[in-house]
Amino acid sequence: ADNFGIQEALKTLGVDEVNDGTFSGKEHWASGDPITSVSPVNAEEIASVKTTTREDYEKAIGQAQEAFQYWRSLPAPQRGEIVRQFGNKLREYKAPLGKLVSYEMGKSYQEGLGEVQEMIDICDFAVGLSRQLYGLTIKSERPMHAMQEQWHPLGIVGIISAFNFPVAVWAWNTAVALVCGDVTVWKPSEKTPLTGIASQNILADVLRDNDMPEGISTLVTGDYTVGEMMTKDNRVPLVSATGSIRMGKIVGQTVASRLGKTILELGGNNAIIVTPEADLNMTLMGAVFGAVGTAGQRCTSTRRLIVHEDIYDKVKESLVSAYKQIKIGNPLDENNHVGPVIDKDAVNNYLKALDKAKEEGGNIIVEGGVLEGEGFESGCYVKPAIVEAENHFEIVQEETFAPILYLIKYKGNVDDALALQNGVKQGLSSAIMSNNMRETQRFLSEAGSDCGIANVNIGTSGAEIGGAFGGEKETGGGRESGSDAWKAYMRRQTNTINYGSELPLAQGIKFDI
Ligand code: UN1
Repeated sequence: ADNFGIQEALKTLGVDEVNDGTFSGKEHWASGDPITSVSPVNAEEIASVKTTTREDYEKAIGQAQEAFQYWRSLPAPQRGEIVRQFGNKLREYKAPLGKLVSYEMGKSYQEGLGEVQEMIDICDFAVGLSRQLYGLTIKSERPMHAMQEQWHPLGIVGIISAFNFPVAVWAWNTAVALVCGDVTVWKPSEKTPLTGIASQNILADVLRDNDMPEGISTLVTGDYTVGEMMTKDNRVPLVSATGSIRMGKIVGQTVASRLGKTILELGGNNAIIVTPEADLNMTLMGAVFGAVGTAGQRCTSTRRLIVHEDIYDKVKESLVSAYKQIKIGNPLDENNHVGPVIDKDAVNNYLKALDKAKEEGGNIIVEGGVLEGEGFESGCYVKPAIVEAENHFEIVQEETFAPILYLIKYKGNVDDALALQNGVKQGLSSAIMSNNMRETQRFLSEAGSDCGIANVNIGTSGAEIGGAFGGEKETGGGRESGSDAWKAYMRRQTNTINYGSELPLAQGIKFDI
């Protein structure tokens, strides 16, 4: 009856009551009409959260601007020390926060824990980074001159995150931005405000324990209109947004019109190429987890499986029998693989996509449908489906945030498969299953995958935080998380220093007075 300990988890995180928004702490600026968070697991109202008004927003930004004056001049390793403590606090709260992610968003508890683990990992990465914000020294063309490049903090980083990774994506941005000397203002998805509040509270506690000024990490809540306040605001030099291509185009254009910076992490249409030389067991594991994990609601979810004709029937058969083993149900119950999709709108989009696929000539080989009856009362549980389809179908060209896998046959060689894989507007994640080095290297070459992520003998989802995360084309082009993604959170400054007693001009220009 206690639903796998969720009540206790909510209490531990301080988000356990439906009310008028007493969660409006000082670093959560919100006095507007409350939104209620409803769990897709059982349609229960978990709690209400007040939203950010224009006035609240002004206060939040004012405080963030002030906090930035302090934070930017704190030595970077000291900022790293605070992020280290944040990572430790997340270790303490891993179980309840993972549970809340699962309950508010619907992914399996294991995946909820995995998401919190990503937060912990990025904190560790950022702590190291805090001593590695390296610039360059450059040889000058002039005698007695030195050149260098340094990286300075930008200011306020606006973060707009999606429901599907309600906390990890914020942490990728925040942990890195904080060690870079920026302050952050976060608008989580209005579908998952409680994970937002819980995460913000954990970080705010750490900042308070270290006697930091308020406003280093701020939460604002509400719908796109609150996001718009940030995208139109010159005081927010960088907006990092995750979500649909439709949303990303609006955010990108709005921020660009004021010549601000963006990091956009938008839709994917990720494919796995399965060549005749693939390990079929690995293929099966990678494809099934990629397609049904998080109920198909990852940006990196596997949408398309591009299989060579020689092994097509075999792959199809084993997929169909693997899908029979998938258990759908309460994601807090660790026996289940797949939980609900986020809401009824998502269910409708899933149903419409299946209809459209059929209309366009697709052949459904694993039937979809909405589950009913005991345990499925929320109406958000759908069956993972597989459709034999062609790459040019309109519906295959689109990203549907649901567990639908399109099975596509290719003839010829790996270049033929690549043409299909690259033949979509999105460019986030891609994979090849093959033990043939010529095929895999071709896939990784400049003539290969056009995506930001290209994997060999691994599925399309589940990227580690150490790499830069993001994609090309309509995926938006931004990079978050590891590698040198931190550079997007800083401004570059080139310095030329003359330590001689002459003033020679560059390019040998003569100018005598
Ligand atoms: C997303 O879906 O927005 O690679 C992020 C993955 C996760 C992150 C996905 N590490 O699937």
